[in-house]
Amino acid sequence: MTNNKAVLQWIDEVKALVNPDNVVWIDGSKEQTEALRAEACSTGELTKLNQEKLPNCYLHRTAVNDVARVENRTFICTSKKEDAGATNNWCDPQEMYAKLNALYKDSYKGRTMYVIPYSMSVVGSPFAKIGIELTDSIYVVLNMLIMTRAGKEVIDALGDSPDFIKGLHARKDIDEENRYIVHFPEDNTIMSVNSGYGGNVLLGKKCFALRIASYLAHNEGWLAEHMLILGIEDPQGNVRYISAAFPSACGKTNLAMLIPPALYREKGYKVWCVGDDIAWLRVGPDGRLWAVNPENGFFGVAPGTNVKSNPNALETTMRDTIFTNVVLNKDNNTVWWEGLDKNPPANAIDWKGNPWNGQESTEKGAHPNSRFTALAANCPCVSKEFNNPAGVPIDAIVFGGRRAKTAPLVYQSFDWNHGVFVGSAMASETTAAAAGAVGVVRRDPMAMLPFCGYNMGDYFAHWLTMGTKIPKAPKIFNVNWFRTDDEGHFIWPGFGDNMRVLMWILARCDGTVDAVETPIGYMPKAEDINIEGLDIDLDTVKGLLSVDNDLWLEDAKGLREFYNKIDAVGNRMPKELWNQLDAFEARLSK
Ligand code: OXD
Ligand code: MN
Repeated sequence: MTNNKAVLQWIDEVKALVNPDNVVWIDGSKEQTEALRAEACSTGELTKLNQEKLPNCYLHRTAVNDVARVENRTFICTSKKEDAGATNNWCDPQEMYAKLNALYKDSYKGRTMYVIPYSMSVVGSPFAKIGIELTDSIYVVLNMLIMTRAGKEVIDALGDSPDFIKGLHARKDIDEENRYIVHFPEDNTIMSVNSGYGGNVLLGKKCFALRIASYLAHNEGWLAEHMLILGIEDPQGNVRYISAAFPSACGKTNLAMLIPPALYREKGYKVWCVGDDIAWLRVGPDGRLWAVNPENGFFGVAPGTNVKSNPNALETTMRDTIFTNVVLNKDNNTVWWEGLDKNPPANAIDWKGNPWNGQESTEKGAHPNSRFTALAANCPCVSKEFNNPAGVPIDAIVFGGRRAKTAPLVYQSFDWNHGVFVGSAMASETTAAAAGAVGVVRRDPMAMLPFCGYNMGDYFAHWLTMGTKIPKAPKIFNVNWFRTDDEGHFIWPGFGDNMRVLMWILARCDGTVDAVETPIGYMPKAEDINIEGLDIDLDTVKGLLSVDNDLWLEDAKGLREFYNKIDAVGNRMPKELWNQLDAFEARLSK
């Protein structure tokens, strides 16, 4: 399919190592995709679902020991440890290559090597970057064909260039003791072995579009972030874009696809989804920050997705979707998961492949991290700009986490540098369901803790530098949908009603609403959050917006510890953030 010397030489080297029976190039054609689906069904790797109810949909089960990303087995191998930093696992590249090469040796014997040329972002976009993934798994091929733009047009676009990211995946024995997800940012290389779970093996996603891309973005002057992108269209047809970073399990996919509450819907407001997980951002010729979603699909968590929580996501999964580790309803050959509806199938197979009676069993039928891989093009609210090679201009950047008490519903940073501080201070709590209990805080700056491919101190410095390069920089905000009352119930209704907060954010960007200055940032006046049609009153909003200085001072202590931890490897914490932290504590102590 190509004469590209760099590509062919690399494939030859890998072939000599892994020893495949044969090599198949993925061209992206319908015929080849269909043939691969049929082959996977014949071996049991996939189950074809009810084609009337779920056209082109399939089910896959991973091994029971292989159901999630493995952060403790994920490595960033740079020549110097301090370039990977304190928050990444590190190993000397030569040592790691030696260990991995021993594991990969002959691992494709009796298997086929699939060569997947893929592009992150639209082929030909100034944002786009090309990768080639070698894999021995048809499941990986079929997922990559949904999650990325893959096939012949990509290898044609690469031409003779050696500028591509190498990805080598081998299922091997799915042995968790020898599972490795390894990044060599200095060599543009990713190696993944002994896993078949999406986040570890769809190498375009977390491995390339976040870990390797964040390293490249640092060197090249752009940003690769764990952010959704959504557009809000007003009744006049103007669309404004917001990107937002939240740790996993904080509702990114739901926010990206939200249905506006009636009060906005009736006036003609609409919300459009550009992306639900990753944003690549660059300064445009107009001095604004422009963003693309480099992916082509959604790898969403199934449990909890239903007609109320996210009807758009549910609709997206109704065709052309691969479900992983959900329940198979044997009566009608469809799928089910916890939280889909209150009617679990009685005659079913659970995620482990065992018979399961959902009416009687006390065990979960779907794995809590079971997934759907679905095409963005099938989403009812996909943005018209989804395939725009130039991306969309961002007005506001939003950070958020799950905080039972500390963070208010929303606040705005004083300026860009303070916004970087706010992002660096992001944290999310383990659930705080018990009365009065406050969860354990896990620091997760910019929601990038597991995904930053280099030293977190350098990453913060890069964010600060970017602020000097964006003449019309977005404003930076923080939100918290998860404040709880004394019984542990969420106070804010969340889901579509989060748009009420986004509307305040856009009004702040326009300068059409005032704010109150507090030690943590600019806060809304309670009456400026529109609660028309909601079951909560102004006092509740006041409560949601209250700031407890003592709680924040406590939080600042944790943040100082975290900064110290980052600084301990390479002394790379920027002075500016230490100053921000000092100033923050001083404001709180006044
Ligand atoms: C995640 C994901 O774990 O997007 O963040 O899968
Ligand atoms: Mn994610």
